[in-house]
Amino acid sequence: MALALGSNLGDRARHLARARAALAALPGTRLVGASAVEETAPLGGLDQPAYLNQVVLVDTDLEPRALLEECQAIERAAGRVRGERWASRSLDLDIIQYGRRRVAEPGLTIPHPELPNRDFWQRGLAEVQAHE
Ligand code: A4P
Ligand code: MG
Repeated sequence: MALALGSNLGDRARHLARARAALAALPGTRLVGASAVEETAPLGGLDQPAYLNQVVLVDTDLEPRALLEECQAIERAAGRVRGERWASRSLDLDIIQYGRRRVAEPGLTIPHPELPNRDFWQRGLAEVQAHE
C-alpha cells in the first residue's frame, strides 16, 4: 500500500519523520519503502509555504477504512487543525493505493483521485516501487 506524506507548516522534515515512525508502529504494519523527500510548490496557485512531500510503502493487515482512521489519528497527533480544504497543514497523510483494491465509499476513494494530477506523487510512487 502506498501512502503520501505532506507537510508545509512547522518543522516539515520532523513531521514526516514522525509520521514514518508512527506508521511503522501501527498494529500489523511494516514500513517497507520510502521515496526521497521532495520540496514542492503549493498546488492550486495558493499563497502558502512550500511542501515537503514523500511517498512510503507499507505492508499492513489493516483494512482500508482502519488504515484511514489511523492516518487521521497520526495527523491529529502532529497537531493538525482541520480548517479550510487545502489549507496549510503540519501533516497530511493520504492513501494513494491499496494493492489493487478499489474503494469508493463516502470519505474514502482508492486509488486516490488526485494521483493523475500530482507529478510528485507519481515520482515518489515510481521510486518506491522500483525497489519492491
Ligand atoms: N479521503 C478520501 N479518500 C482518501 C484517501 N484515499 N486518503 C477523505 C486519505 N483521505 C481520503 O481530507 C479530506 C477527506 O478526504 C478526509 O476526511 C478523508 O475521509 P483531509 O485530509 O481532511 O482534507 P484536505 O487534505 O484538506 O483535503 P484533501 O482533499 O485531502 O486535499 P489533499 O488532496 O490532501 O491536498 N501542494 C503540494 N505541493 N503538496 C501537497 O501535498 N496537498 C494539498 C492538500 C494541497 N496542496 C498541496 C499538497
Ligand atoms: Mg488529505
